[in-house]
Amino acid sequence: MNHYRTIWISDVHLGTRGCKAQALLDFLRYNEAQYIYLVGDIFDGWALRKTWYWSQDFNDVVQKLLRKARKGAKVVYLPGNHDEFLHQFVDLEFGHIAIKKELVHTTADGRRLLVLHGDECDGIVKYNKWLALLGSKAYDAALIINHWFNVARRAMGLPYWSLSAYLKYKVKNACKFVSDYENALAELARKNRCDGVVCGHIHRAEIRSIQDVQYCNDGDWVESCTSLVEHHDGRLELITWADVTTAAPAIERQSESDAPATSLHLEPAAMQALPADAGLLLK
Ligand SMILES: [Mn+2]
Repeated sequence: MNHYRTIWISDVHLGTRGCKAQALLDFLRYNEAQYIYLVGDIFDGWALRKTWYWSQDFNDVVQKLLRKARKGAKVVYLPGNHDEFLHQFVDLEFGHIAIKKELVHTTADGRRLLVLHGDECDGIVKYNKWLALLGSKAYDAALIINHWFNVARRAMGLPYWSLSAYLKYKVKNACKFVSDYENALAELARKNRCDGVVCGHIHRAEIRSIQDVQYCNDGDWVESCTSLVEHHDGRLELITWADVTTAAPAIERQSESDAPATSLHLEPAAMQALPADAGLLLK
C-alpha cells in the first residue's frame, strides 16, 4: 500500500466503454491519501444520456471512493464538463464527499495550487458542445459529405479536396491548442495568486513549469491511466498505473485489452472534420 498526502484523479468517464474502471479500482486498492481530489469528468453524463452503459466495475469505483471518504480521507469532487449536472450541487456534500467548483490546495511545503477541471479555459467546448454530442456519427457524416463535396467540385472542374490532409493539418493545430490551454491555466493560477495549477480535461498528463507557475495535469483513466500524487514532503509526481503494475508483477493485473480503446474521447477527428474551428476539444 502506498500512502500519499494527496491524490488527484480526473477524466475517468464512468459510463463509457473506454473507461478503464478496473485499472482505476486496482489503483485505488493500492494507494491511499489524506486528500483525494476528483478533478472532473468522473462520470460521463453526455455518454450516459446517449446510451445508458453502466457496469459493475463502475459501481465498485464509486463504492471505493465513498468508502475512502467514510474512512477519513478528505474527498472533494470538482465537476467538469461531462459531469456538469453536478454543478447544481456545488458547495453541498454527499456521503462525506464535498462538491466544489474549484479550490486552492496547500502542499506540505506551503505552495498554493489551484485545483479545477479546466474546461473553462477551453472556449470551444463551451460554445460547441452540440458538436461533441454528435460523436462518431459526425465523422461518418463528414466522410459522406466529403464524398459528395468532391463530386460537386469535380462537376465544377475543381481539384479533389482531401479530408485526410485537412485532418492532418488540424492535428498540428491541436498541438497549438494544448499549449494555449496550458498557458491559459497557468495564467488563471497567477490571477489567483497561486504557485501552480492542477487540472485535467485534455487527457494529457504533465508536470511542467510555465514561467513562474507549475502546471500539472493529472491525465485520464480512458487512455493513459494516470494520476497526480503529492508525497508527504510536498513533492508532486505523476503515476502511470500501467507502468507501476508492469514493474511489480506481484500485484494482480487486469487485462487492459478487454476494454475497447474506442470511446467518445477518441473521436476528436470527427470534430476536426467539421468546419467549425474545433481542435482536440472533445475532452
Ligand atoms: Mn473534460
